[in-house]
Amino acid sequence: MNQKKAKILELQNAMQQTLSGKRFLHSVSVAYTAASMGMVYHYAEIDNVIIAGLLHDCAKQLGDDIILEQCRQLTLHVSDVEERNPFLLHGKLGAYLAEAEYKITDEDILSSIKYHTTGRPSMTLLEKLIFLADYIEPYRNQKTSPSLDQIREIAFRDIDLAMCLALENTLRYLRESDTEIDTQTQDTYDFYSNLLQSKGEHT
Ligand code: DGI
Ligand code: FE
Ligand code: FE
Repeated sequence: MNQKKAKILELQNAMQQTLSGKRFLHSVSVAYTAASMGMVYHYAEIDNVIIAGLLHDCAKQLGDDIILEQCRQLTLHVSDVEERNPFLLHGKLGAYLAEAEYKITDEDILSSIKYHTTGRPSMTLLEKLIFLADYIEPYRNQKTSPSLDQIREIAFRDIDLAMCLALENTLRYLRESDTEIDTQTQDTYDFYSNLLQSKGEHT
């Protein structure tokens, strides 16, 4: 077995120990959903997709209070919105842990973990694969997204349109549930919405 495959098995075992059963299955599911999308978009580094998927929620198990405390201790930047909604920090802390604890050095893997909740403008293909797989993986339910089945299908043929629709649904859900919106989530939506308009694909 090559080194990357050995690393994947090691990380899968580590996540099984660290995460709840439900979150572990979600993470495996994100890994292989992202890999399936990766094949459609001819992404060459499939091992990196699996690694990012397995690790993307590695910090979430810690819970809000510890996530916030650890970010402060590590002097990671915490915005006012993140301070009020510490769950938004699990990607940032997750990227830190991926590097420090799980010895991941690839910058693209680390940023796909860091930005998996809010996204960011102009995302790399790997970042989009993880963001969308997190949204559409088979165990994800329809609660936040009435058009999940439609986005599942679109994710495999027009990745930027799927980004736009997923973010649009998330923003609508946050507005309807009166939940604070991070400017990063809005900025990501604006970016993909503008991109589609410039390509002539209005949503
Ligand atoms: O960790 P997961 O549940 O697998 O997935 P995730 O990290 O993508 O988190 C999804 C949740 O994040 C979803 O309920 C919407 C929420 N979210 C995304 N952007 C924002 C946000 N929540 C707030 N408060 N503000 C945001 O801008
Ligand atoms: Fe997450
Ligand atoms: Fe997730």
